[in-house]
Formats: sequence, structure tokens, C-alpha cells
Amino acid sequence: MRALSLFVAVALDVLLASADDIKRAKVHARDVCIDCHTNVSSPGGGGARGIWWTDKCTKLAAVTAMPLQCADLDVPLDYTQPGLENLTLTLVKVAAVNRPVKGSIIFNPGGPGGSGIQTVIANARSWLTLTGGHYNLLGFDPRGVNNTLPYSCNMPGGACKTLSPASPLANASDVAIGQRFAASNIRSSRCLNRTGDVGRLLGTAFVVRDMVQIIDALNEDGLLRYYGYSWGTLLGATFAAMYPERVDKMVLDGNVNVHEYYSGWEIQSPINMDDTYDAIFSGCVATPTVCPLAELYSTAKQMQSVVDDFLVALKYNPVPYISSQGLQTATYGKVKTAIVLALYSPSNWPQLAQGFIEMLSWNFTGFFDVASSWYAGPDDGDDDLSAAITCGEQAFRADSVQDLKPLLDAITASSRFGGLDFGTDNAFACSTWRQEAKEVYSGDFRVKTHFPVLFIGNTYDPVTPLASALNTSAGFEGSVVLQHNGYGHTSIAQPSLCTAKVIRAYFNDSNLPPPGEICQPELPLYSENIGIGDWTGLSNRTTAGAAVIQSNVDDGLTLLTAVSEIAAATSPRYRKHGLRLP
Ligand SMILES: *[C@@H]1O[C@H](CO)[C@@H](O)[C@H](O)[C@H]1NC(C)=O
Ligand SMILES: *[C@@H]1O[C@H](CO)[C@@H](O)[C@H](O)[C@H]1NC(C)=O
Ligand SMILES: *[C@@H]1O[C@H](CO)[C@@H](O)[C@H](O)[C@H]1NC(C)=O
Ligand SMILES: *[C@@H]1O[C@H](CO)[C@@H](O)[C@H](O)[C@H]1NC(C)=O
Ligand SMILES: *[C@@H]1O[C@H](CO)[C@@H](O)[C@H](O)[C@H]1NC(C)=O
Ligand SMILES: *[C@@H]1O[C@H](CO)[C@@H](O)[C@H](O)[C@H]1NC(C)=O
Ligand SMILES: *[C@@H]1O[C@H](CO)[C@@H](O)[C@H](O)[C@H]1NC(C)=O
Ligand SMILES: *[C@@H]1O[C@H](CO)[C@@H](O)[C@H](O)[C@H]1NC(C)=O
Ligand SMILES: CC(=O)N[C@H]1CO[C@H](CO)[C@@H](O)[C@@H]1O
Repeated sequence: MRALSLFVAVALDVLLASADDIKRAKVHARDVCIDCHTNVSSPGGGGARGIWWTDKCTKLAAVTAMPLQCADLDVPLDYTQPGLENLTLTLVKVAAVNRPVKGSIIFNPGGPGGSGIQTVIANARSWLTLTGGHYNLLGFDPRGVNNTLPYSCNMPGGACKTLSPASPLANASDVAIGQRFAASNIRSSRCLNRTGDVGRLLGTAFVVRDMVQIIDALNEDGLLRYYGYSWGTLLGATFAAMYPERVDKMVLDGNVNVHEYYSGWEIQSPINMDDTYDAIFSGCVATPTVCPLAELYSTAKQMQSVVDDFLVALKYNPVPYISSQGLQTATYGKVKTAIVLALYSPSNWPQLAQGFIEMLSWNFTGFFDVASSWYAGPDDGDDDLSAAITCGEQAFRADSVQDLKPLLDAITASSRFGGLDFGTDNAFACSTWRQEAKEVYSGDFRVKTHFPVLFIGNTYDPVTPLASALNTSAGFEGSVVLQHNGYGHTSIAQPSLCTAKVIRAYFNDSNLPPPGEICQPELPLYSENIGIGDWTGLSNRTTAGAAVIQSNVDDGLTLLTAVSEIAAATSPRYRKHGLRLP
């Protein structure tokens, strides 16, 4: 077996790109912001560079309630050869609405692969509310994302997709692990062929250096203010480790274990996935009025084992069903993926429970109908990009399935429900990756930042557990972990007025919560209208917020509405560690 895998690896390496292929594939940033250098309305300040903002951001096709400005900023394409060639970063800005202006906050939604530009456009009003309105909001697309050095391993028209064998969930069958390893190996080779050196320029350390260029050009105080979700916590923590003296305010919400990430031995991520999955059933049984599935089963355990057994049965008996796209097959992989994506946001659970009723009567038209509000079906979209960013800087490699097996086993032990099937994506993608980032941060994440970092961790987050927030925080002197006592991915999944107020007090008033602070979400699982973004009339039913809301109704409702609007604008089509926009 081992010899066979090695043969595959060697044979593929023979097909490496010629210099010409690489040159062709090397893509330069498109000049999105065409008018940027023509309107010198606010040339950043008195420093060497400055940023020339314009309000003519037509090519961004932005639909936003707030006035948007944009600008182009040239940064070195390759920081190991800074004089050679530039990369153009497009920045967007929504100006602070209150005076005095206290600086700019850069946002990152995670992924990796999420667009900072789209995030700011989609959530401008809400973030102005949540951060106090005294900060400008700033977004840019990290390398590889959208307009910044676009990265794709597919041939135009998707011609090469047929080269990839089907890549089932790892426990879909007893041959799936080998198939996934082979598929990842081929993908890695194709990515090298198609993108060549570009794949080595996407790493987080370079993005950190891009952020330094941005804050220098802003001509504020040279300090970073930042809000990162999910993978965005890895970006923020890496910045803080590389430039601790440059950190002003930094919120890291839904944390990746940074040590595990860079080692490639990522086993902590799904440790709370089983608890989250269990809560689908216990929450249902506790709330039969909203969850009719509770009428069919008397205990949560019974309900869960019926669903678990059904998934196993589906492995061996895939079911045809009719959808709006025609005849489809309901497979173990598709159904389980829809369930796991629902874990990211408890607001989907009442519908998911309805979907279970359809599923248990073998009506997959019904199941996928219900699930369509958070699961759009399999898509191979920008998985290549996510792999390119992550794998280029993860150390772990394996020459064969046998070499990979110990890592797979360790991840499997972290979550019964989703460890092997969902926690292993990076393990498969990265074990044979061929494009190493030109710079990888290799320090120890033990620093004292200029201003302490605020970490936020949910008690039950299926992919970025509280333990990971505590882990990074332990190395950042003076930092505080706020425990958001809710379910789902990042603190927006179950809005809490308490959490919102902590975030605003941190940015607006430089206040950190006391260590050990725990914030409760406003509404319990399976609340009617959970996450609808209209809190009027709900105020008296909320848990922690009731008293506060009654003392200042408008302020409480405005904050909660802002959080739910961010959640609503964030597509449930999440990838590994990211919040996705529609
Ligand atoms: C330049 O930008 C300012 C503010 O964004 C705007 O008021 C002004 O009309 C713009 N000027 C031109 C020539 O576009
Ligand atoms: C990329 O940018 C374009 C316009 O600039 C926008 O329409 C599109 O939604 C963006 N895509 C992503 C994935 O952010
Ligand atoms: C890169 O951009 C900087 C800043 O705008 C500029 O000074 C430099 O000449 C550019 N370098 C190249 C190679 O274009
Ligand atoms: C994998 O699937 C088998 C058979 O369906 C099941 O018995 C086993 O518990 C599963 N293992 C994991 C880790 O999911
Ligand atoms: C299956 O679900 C669909 C969509 O909810 C519904 O229209 C259909 O009547 C159901 N089929 C059966 C046989 O119950
Ligand atoms: C953080 O996680 C890493 C990787 O698992 C581990 O080696 C380290 O001991 C942890 N640190 C703390 C303070 O828990
Ligand atoms: C934010 O800070 C300013 C002072 O810089 C203060 O006047 C304002 O009341 C604060 N806003 C909130 C919502 O606390
Ligand atoms: C909340 O309760 C108070 C009294 O307890 C009542 O006056 C108020 O109208 C209620 N508000 C809503 C929105 O139901
Ligand atoms: C060396 C090699 O096989 N290169 C391939 C890379 O991909 C291009 C694009 O299709 C092929 O034409 C090359 O043969």
C-alpha cells in the first residue's frame, strides 16, 4: 500500500508545471477601484504614503445603507523580494458616524477565503452600532480572496474537475479514506500546475504584513484595531504575535487553536461538536410546542439514536428524490453535511427538526426543501483557496494513508458525530500539499500586546471551541476571555445583549470585562422567532437582557437588532472556520 501511494505521488510530480504554465496562471489583482487616484478628497494625513479615498466605488457593486469609500493601496507582492513587484489591495471604508473619531477597525469574517470587503459592505450599519460609532470600518480582501490575487485550481469551464475522483466523507464507506487521500493528492498537484508560485504568496504572515502597510498608510497612530471571526482569529493572533506593540483593540471571536493550526495536527476544533449535536435533541424535547418531533419520541437519547441509525442506513441505501434541479440522490454525505451546517446556527434547529420528520418518513424532497435555507447542496466553489491558504503554512505532511492514519484517529477521538467526517478536511487537504508559503510565522504566541486582546468563546461551538480561546489567551499577557454561554459558531449565533455591551465597551471605552465573565444569550434554544432580528415585543421574555432593556429600551433593542442583522447577513453556508456571506 505504502509503495503504491508513493508511486502515485511521484507520478503526479512528474506532471509539474512548465515555467510558461506558471506565468500564464499568475494572476494580477484586478484594478477594481478605477477612480481611486483621481479624487484627492481625503489624503490620509501627513505621512509618507497616505490613502486616497474616493466615493466612486462603482465596480464594487456595493449595496449598502451607509456611504462607502474605497481606495487602492500598493503593497509588495512578495515580502521576501519587496522591491520586485507590487500587489494592489482594494480597501473599503465606512466612516464613523460619531465624533470624536477614534480610528479605524479592520474586519475579517474568517474562512479562510471570506471577503473583508463584502463583510463591511453587508454589515456597516450594524458594526457602527456594535462598536459605538466612533470608529471607521475598514475592509480588504486577504490574498487569494476575490479581487486580491485570485486563486483557483480549476481550468476555465471546470474542465479539470473530472480529474478529481469523488471525495466522499471519510466514514461514508470503508474505502472512503483512501479515496479522499488520493483526491487530495491529485488536487494538490493540479493546484501547483495551475497556480505555480502564486500559491506561495497567500500565507497569513504576508497578510499580516499587508495589514501593517494598511495601518501605516492610514496615518492614524500606527496601531491596529481589528475584529476577526473564526479563521480571522488566526489572522489576528498571528498579527499580535508578530507585532504586539502595534495592537490597540483586537476582538477574536470563535477561536482557532493557533498552535495546532500551524503544526497541522488540528484535533481540538471539534471537541464540542457532540455537545452541540446533542442539544438539537435535548432542546427539542424541552420545547415540544416549537418542535413537533418531540411528540414522536419521549427522550432526547431515543430521538438521537433513531437519527443516527437512519444515517447509517442511508450509507447502504441512498434514496432518489426530486428537487427543483431534477432527480437527485440523498446520500449519507449530503444529509450529514446539511445537519452539520445547521449546528453552526441554532436558529436553524426548529427547521432541522422538521426536516428530520420528513427524513424519517423517507421524504428527502421535504428534507432538502427545509434544509435549503442553510444548505445549498454540494459545491466545490473556493475550497481550493481555503486549502491553499491553510496548507501552505501547516507543517504536517504524509506520504501515504498509513502515515495520515494517526492524525485521523486523533481527530476521530475528538468527536463521535463529526470528527472523522468533518474534522479531517485540513488533514486530507494538507497532507500532500505542494505549495509552501514563502513565510510562515513560527514564534511561540507568548507576547504582551500594547493593549490587551479580548477573546470570545462560545460554550458550545461546533468548530471553534472555548478551549481554543483559552489556549491562545494564555500566551497573550493581560488578555481576557469572555465566555458566551451559547451554542453555534461565534457569538453572533445566539445574540446576547451582555456580549454586545462587552464588545462596545471594549472598543468605545477601552474597558475589558473581568476575567471569568460569562454572558447569557437572550433566548433559549427553540425559541420562536429566534434570530429574526426584530426584538420588539420579545424584550420581556429575554433572559439576561430584560432588566437592562427595561432601563434603556432603545439602546438594548438597537444593539440586539445589530447583532441579529449581522447573523442574518451571514450565510449559513459556512466552511471549516468561517462565516460566509450570501
Ligand atoms: C470627491 O469626494 C468627495 C467626498 O467623498 C465628494 O464630495 C466630491 O464630490 C468628490 N469629487 C469628485 C470630483 O468626484
Ligand atoms: C467579489 O467582488 C465582487 C465585486 O467586487 C462582488 O460582486 C462579489 O460578490 C465578490 N465575491 C465574493 C466571494 O466576495
Ligand atoms: C510599489 O508601490 C510603491 C508604493 O506605491 C511604489 O513606491 C513602488 O515604486 C512600487 N514598486 C513597483 C515595482 O511598482
Ligand atoms: C463509521 O461508520 C461505521 C459504520 O457505519 C460506524 O459503526 C462507526 O461508528 C463510524 N465511525 C465513526 C468514527 O464515525
Ligand atoms: C414530501 O415533502 C414535500 C415538501 O415538503 C411535500 O410537498 C410532499 O407532499 C411530501 N411527500 C409526501 C409523500 O409526503
Ligand atoms: C495550547 O495548545 C497547544 C497545542 O495543543 C498545547 O501544546 C499547549 O500546551 C496549549 N497551551 C495551553 C496554555 O493550554
Ligand atoms: C462612547 O465614548 C464616548 C466618549 O469617547 C462617549 O461620549 C459615548 O457616550 C460612548 N458611547 C457609548 C454608547 O457608551
Ligand atoms: C414588558 O413588561 C412591562 C411591565 O412588566 C410592560 O409595561 C411592558 O409593556 C412590556 N413590554 C413589552 C414589549 O411587552
Ligand atoms: C507538465 C504538465 O502536465 N502541465 C500541464 C498543466 O496543466 C496544463 C493546462 O491544462 C496542461 O496543458 C499541461 O500539460
